[in-house]
Amino acid sequence: MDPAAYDSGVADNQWCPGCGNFGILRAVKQALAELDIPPEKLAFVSGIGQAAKFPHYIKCNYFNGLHGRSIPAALAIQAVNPELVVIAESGEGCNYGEGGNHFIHNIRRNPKITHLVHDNMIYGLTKGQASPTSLKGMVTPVQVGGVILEPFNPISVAIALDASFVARAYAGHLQQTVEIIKQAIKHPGYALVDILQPCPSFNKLNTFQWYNDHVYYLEKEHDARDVQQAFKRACEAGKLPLGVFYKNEKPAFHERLRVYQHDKTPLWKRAPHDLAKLKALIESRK
Ligand SMILES: Cc1ncc(C[n+]2csc(CCOP(=O)(O)OP(=O)(O)O)c2C)c(N)n1
Ligand code: SF4
Repeated sequence: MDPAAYDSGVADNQWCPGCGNFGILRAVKQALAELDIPPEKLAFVSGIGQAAKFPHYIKCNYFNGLHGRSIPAALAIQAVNPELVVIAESGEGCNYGEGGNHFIHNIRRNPKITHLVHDNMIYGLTKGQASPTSLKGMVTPVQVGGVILEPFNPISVAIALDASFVARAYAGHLQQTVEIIKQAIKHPGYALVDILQPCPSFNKLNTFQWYNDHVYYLEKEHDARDVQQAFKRACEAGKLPLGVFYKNEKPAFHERLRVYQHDKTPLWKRAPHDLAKLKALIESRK
């Protein structure tokens, strides 16, 4: 398909000029086009933030919910309609901060959801406070003496929880990001892609130049099936490795649900047999 097939027609884009979000939008459209996924088969779910505006700029079905709550909505959509390609997309504040609990427990469920996290190491929408991944020492209008906390490492946390696909990409590298996103979408279970994304308006530390100097790709020989190697690479100090750190295959959430054991028909397509019973129950409680 042509990437232009995913243009939403929304002319009023709210992102700042030069924002890394544009590179991610381009990469996602190209990945979807190369995988030939029609817009009507797509369900994007996001929370609140600059990155969470993503579904407004792409032709798809979408649900734009509460801050930190994209994952539970994505899980429900995927469970009632496993035929859709479900993509949860928001910033790292939304996913690892406010939505941190969902991030952790969703990994235990392993739904077939692609989770694209725009990681700009700052709260962009609210104008530049420290986020869970902000580096120590970063000065912000709130952290005036510099960030004193250790940054959250989503890659090592996801691997430690045995997530079934864990990757890191960089918004400044289009083609490599397209390839990683394609692998994530094709993965049969939960797939996390933490995408490093410069925020030129509020993050003056982690600029395109900073990332260009601080990223490199995992070697071709890296064995993504080896959990100990993957964890070791995720914990590396200094430069940030990019690529697929870890993957394994285990049943997805919907495959383990009893309602799909003997009948693969998506729940939403099934006749609502119990509506009369439900109505009677409601009436009986009045
Ligand atoms: C429960 C709740 N807490 C805080 C906020 C305020 N808030 C809105 S967006 C945001 C930060 C967004 O940062 P991030 O998720 O990293 O996305 P970005 O804007 O950087 O893309 C915050 C704190 C909110 N809307 N809801
Ligand atoms: S505030 Fe930062 S993340 Fe948000 S659109 Fe502007 S440059 Fe991008």
